[in-house]
Amino acid sequence: MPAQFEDVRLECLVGDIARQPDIDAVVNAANAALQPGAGVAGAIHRAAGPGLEQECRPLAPIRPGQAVITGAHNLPNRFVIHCLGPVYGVDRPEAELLASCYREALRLARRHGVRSIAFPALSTGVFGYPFEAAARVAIATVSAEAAPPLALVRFVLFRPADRDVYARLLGDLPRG
Ligand code: AR6
Repeated sequence: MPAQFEDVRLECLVGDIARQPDIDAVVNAANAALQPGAGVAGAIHRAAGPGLEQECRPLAPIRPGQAVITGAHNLPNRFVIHCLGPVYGVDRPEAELLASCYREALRLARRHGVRSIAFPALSTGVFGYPFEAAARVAIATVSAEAAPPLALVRFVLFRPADRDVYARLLGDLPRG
């Protein structure tokens, strides 16, 4: 379900964030230490190989709401943008910190001339953020901030039910 907003296409699909070969930059749902973990971080580090962990080491630790950019190593992309989402109920205010992740990721993307970026649903796994509330923050922030030369924002969701939430919310956006 694509939505066109200010010349940037927003789309959502079911998939693995580590298998998006047509995308310039993939976003990692990182931990503060920028080390391999479970979920998205595990998939990205496994696919990227140990060079990613090495490149990450001097950039850590990062704060909730912060993003940093690295190369993609063995991933089929140009960059990985690592975001530390808020732990729900712990890092407050959650919505502002989550919005900051998306905003900071897009800022780094713009600075590096990225034309396409793929986001997982930051904070909605191990970090416990209720899915639809997190999706609303993600879509509102990306709709407000994404601008050319970025041409495509892809939300990569793990389960069909999660994709359906995004599809419904993207369908409600005003068309640009
Ligand atoms: N591709 C796309 N989405 C995925 C994938 C994948 N390969 N794997 C899981 N998801 P999480 P967080 C979905 O836990 O909540 C890690 O251990 C998943 O269903 O990866 O920000 C880190 O090291 C969920 O909807 O990220 C951190 O310590 C969403 O991606 C911590 O977990 C995010 O799940 C980060 O927690």
